[in-house]
Amino acid sequence: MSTLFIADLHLCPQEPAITAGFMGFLQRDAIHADALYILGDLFEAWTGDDDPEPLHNEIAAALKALQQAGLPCYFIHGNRDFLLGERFARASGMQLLPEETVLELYGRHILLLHGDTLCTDDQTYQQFRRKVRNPLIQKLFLALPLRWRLKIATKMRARSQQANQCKPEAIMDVNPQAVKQAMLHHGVHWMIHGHTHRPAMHRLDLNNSQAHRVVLGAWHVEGSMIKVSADAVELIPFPF
Ligand code: OKV
Ligand code: MN
Repeated sequence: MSTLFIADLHLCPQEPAITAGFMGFLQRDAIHADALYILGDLFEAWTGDDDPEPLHNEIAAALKALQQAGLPCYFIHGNRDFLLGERFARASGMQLLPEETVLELYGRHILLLHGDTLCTDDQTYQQFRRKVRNPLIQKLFLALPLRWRLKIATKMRARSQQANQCKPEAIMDVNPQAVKQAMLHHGVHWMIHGHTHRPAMHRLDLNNSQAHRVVLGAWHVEGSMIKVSADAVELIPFPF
């Protein structure tokens, strides 16, 4: 009896080893779990469910097979794959969840989120986020021909990579006040997120009681999962 959490795989056709690592994880680990939660950035980029990229079909098929084997799978959007929509959800059998979701699991109340909204010190990013998360702007973007969307997305990623090289490390991490505010707002003592690529188990004080923030690692050279059971919450790195 355990539930698994992953995030920040950043799957893309250029990194087949990560895809292989994910397939291995599904067959070896996820298949035995009660449920699988993917907390965003499953994909490095997403420009619309109509993108015929074969990798997308491959991942949808693998997740669908798991769902048909009885594993419920849930997805929260990341800052990269936030345009992933109902069509991919149907194909993969994943259920899309709101960006902040409270889960009651084996007696613990756990706030699940991608984690980018906690990085409030990075104002440039938060400004970018407000624009691309605007439903009207998304509708206009999705109305463009796929080829234009792909071209725009490639340009935006190149620009962002340049900008991030100049950002100090500290503003790329979560803001401690934002963390507490979110936990108090949802009345939880547990939080699981990804995004920062700083895997760790943090303890913090919340109104004089102990709270926990567990951060998933990105899948660069190894995988990262959180396993929640009745007895424990474990952050587990594993080789591909
Ligand atoms: C995702 C990020 C690229 C960060 C564009 C409206 C707009 C959506 C989009 C295009 C880009 C996602 C969808 C991508 C995340 C980047 C660069 C930086 C920091 C528009 C709605 F503005 F053009 F109208 N996009 N893609 N970045 O390539 O996956 O998160 S993406
Ligand atoms: Mn992210």
